[in-house]
Amino acid sequence: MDVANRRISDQLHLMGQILEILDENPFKVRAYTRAAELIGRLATPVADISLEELESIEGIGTAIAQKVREMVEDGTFRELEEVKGRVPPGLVEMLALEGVGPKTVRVLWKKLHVETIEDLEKAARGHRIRALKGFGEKKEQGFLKAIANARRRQSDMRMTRQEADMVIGEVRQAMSEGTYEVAGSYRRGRSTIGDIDIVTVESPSHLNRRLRSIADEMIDEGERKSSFWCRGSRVDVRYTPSSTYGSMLLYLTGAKAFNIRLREIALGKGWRLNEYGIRDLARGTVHEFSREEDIFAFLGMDIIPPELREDWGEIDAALSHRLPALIEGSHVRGDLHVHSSWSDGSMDLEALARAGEACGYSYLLCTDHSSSLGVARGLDESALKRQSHEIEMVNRATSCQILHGVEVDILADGTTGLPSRVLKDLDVVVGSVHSAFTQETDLMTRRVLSAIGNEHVDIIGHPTGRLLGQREAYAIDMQRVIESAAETGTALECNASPYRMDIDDVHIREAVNHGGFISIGTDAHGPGDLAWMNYGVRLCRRGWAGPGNVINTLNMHDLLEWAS
Ligand code: DGT
Ligand code: CA
Ligand code: CA
Ligand code: ZN
Repeated sequence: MDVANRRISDQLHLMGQILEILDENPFKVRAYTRAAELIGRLATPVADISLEELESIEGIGTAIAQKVREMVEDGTFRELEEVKGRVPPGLVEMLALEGVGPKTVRVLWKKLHVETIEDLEKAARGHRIRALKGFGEKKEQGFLKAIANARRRQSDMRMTRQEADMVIGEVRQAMSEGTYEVAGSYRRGRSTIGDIDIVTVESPSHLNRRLRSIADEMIDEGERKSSFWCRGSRVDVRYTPSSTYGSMLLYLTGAKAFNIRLREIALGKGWRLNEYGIRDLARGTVHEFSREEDIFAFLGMDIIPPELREDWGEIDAALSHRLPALIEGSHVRGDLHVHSSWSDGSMDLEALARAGEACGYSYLLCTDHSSSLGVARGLDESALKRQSHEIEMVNRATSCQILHGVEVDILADGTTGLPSRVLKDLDVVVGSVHSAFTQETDLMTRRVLSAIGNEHVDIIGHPTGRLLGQREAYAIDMQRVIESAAETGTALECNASPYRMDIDDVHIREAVNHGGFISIGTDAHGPGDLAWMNYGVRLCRRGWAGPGNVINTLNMHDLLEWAS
């Protein structure tokens, strides 16, 4: 679509919407909306069409044709500016929210005096919207979600993997099975995602039409690529014939630094590599690749898993056939950080065991909070005793065994929130920092080192304490933590909650290099959260971790042995 036409179409559309907010003549509203659609579909730039030709298009009358000319020359038209002046400017901004049209805006404006997005947010939070006729609680929630999406779109905040999965779930509805792959940072398993990149062999004209139906807004629509907003996130789609699908997938998976290094390697052999294939510069022949694997073979290297493609040494390793064997989801025998309804989780112990069974696990480590900080309904010594009895009962009836652990607070002075007397009877103990986050680096580091040195603490939970998009990691010297944990054989957690992803790839890599152990825990508080294991596994792969580095691959007997 022509960009200038698009802008003109948008302005005509806006004119119709503002007239509707003002409750003007519905025929006039329809005339603008119709004209907007027609101009939006024109292949020829409007600037190249004469006034007479414009007027002759069915659905564009003399009046609107004049306004189109005005827009071509001035970028706007007088009547639009005039009606804009008759409504608070915030109303036009509200129209950009998903699920908010002129009728809604009018009602909110007239009945609740909502004039800005902030007003709308306040009204929704104050439950004032559900009182309106035809507006339920669901609509109220919808507004809040649309506002959050719009803000995310404006800021350059990266998505959590869970948010990315939601966007992809939506896009999937427009795509046909087996015709596409999600590439980019998502495919590389990164802890956060900037935008979603998709490679597809579908026909652009067909798919673009379907994408329009799921998009909040199209950014760009073409034969080679399209971009759009979906649930507040940007999605880029690249079209390719199946004969060059492998090259396009490789290119779009990146990372950029990896692509550049790989291109240099190819160039060293006299080949130019790009997203369409490999050209032999001496002979002038071009090789096309429908499969990514064949490109690696052509270059004489092993297939590099997407998670490793960062130019962190994987290219040399693949050339010399020394790539590490990475951990896989199927190696994982259990989750090592799960909360039950004994503290702030939603599952009782039986539900926990069943959820573990459904994942095919042989064990789940139940790690409810200790009571030391008086938060999140923590457990004290006697509660833990009672919990232990109940675990024994539940374990009789299920194939997935619940291991009795705790997530004990590492207090500001480095001692644990429960005494050794209590910790020594538990199967596996996770120690985490949940307070005094502002300690300076050395104090915080020594605090965590004391926990690592504590013979009863087996795992350090979410070691940097970051909450993605909300709280930075606390000041801590991770190098010292990693070295000390490797020396004592204490595992560092790879917390797979999409809100944490802590520790991240670089620290996992460092821990693996030091021969340290990693423990993956989802920090699940509900049954659906156990699925986050996959995020943790991918993060561990990014850190070059093999099954031997990750204690979740141990069978129950060996795990208990390891912890004792
Ligand atoms: P993100 O979206 O920030 O989480 O990270 P990516 O890696 O998905 O980056 P994105 O979406 O900007 O680009 C997708 C892929 O396209 C990227 O991984 C590699 C490739 N790419 C993008 N820009 C360039 C470039 O300038 N040169 C090369 N060689 N490749 C690029
Ligand atoms: Ca991306
Ligand atoms: Ca992109
Ligand atoms: Zn915690």
